[in-house]
Amino acid sequence: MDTVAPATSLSFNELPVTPADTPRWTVAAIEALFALPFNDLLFRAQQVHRAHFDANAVQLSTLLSIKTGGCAEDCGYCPQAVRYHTGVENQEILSVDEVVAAARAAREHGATRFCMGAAWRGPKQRDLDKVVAMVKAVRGLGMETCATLGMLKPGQAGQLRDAGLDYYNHNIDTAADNYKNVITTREYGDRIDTLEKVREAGLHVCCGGIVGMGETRSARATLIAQLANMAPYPESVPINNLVQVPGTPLHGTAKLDPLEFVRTIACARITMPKAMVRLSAGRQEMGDAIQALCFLAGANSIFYGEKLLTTGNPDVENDQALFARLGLQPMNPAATQ
Ligand code: SAM
Ligand code: DTB
Ligand code: SF4
Repeated sequence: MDTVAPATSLSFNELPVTPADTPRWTVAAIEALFALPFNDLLFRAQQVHRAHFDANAVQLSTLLSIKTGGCAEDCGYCPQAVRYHTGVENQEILSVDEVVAAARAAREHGATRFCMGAAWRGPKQRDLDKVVAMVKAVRGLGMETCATLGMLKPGQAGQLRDAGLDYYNHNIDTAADNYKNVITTREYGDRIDTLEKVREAGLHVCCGGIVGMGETRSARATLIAQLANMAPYPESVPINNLVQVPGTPLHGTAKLDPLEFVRTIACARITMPKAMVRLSAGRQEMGDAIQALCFLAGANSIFYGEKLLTTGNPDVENDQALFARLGLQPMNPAATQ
């Protein structure tokens, strides 16, 4: 791994870039980015952003929970874990027709990608067969497809690829050494195993994490380093701000300073210059001004539609009004390939 000098001593043109255009980042270098004056950090992030993307285009994905609640895992943030009493109503897997109707509506509102999420530790083969049919049907509408189904067994990523899946979302969620504070029913290494299967199958990787879980800034820098040092780094990097749901262990955690969330976005953009950085969960609680700063910091994709999986997200009308106020345009899918 290259050793990167503290960012304060580097100009933008001196940022380390490997031949594969994959910078290798130390935690110390990312901590130095976090420590920059806010304006310097955002300026640098915006420079990186403009070197690779149209700064005024934002990709729109709509999420649908295709199987809700009743999950056996103990992720401390998640309202769908059966062991926490959060009021989320369990729902068995949806039919292909229900999924197609939701995808069609999302397409009509302007979403170009449809992401299907399931509250599973991982899919059983009979579940995967149903998801395969959903992916084929959504692809048939001309939309990009994404699925997030938990851990995959050998062969399952290939079945999804053959069905026409474009992206698989599987977050590392938090830094490896913070993992056991948040989830005990699986290990960080299990996530990496699935990510390797996804990559080997030739699917695009969507992998990010959650902040605002009471972690230190150093843990946030470590999360970003672990994403940025994947070789190659993920094509899509969702940065979620914890949505605190009553009944989950992380409900009541001290809220993250919103400007620290913006800094996290900027660090993701600088360290993963060509990735789509997704401003994910937490937008509803954030307000327009912080979202505007996130776009300035290099976020260029969002979840679009009034619901995430089980919690709220800004209404389509609100997002359309925000885009108009900021002069943002929905991104053409061809620009993300
Ligand atoms: N069960 C599968 C899994 O865990 O991989 C897929 C669905 S799971 C709900 C997808 C992602 O949602 C998690 O990895 C986590 O990053 C995010 N998530 C879940 N609950 C959240 C919350 N309350 N706030 C922010 N992000 C959350
Ligand atoms: C991701 O990183 N965030 C999305 C998506 N990938 C699947 C999920 C956010 C879930 C927020 C809590 C909920 O709505 O249940
Ligand atoms: Fe289950 Fe995924 Fe929620 Fe964890 S994040 S409890 S695996 S649905």
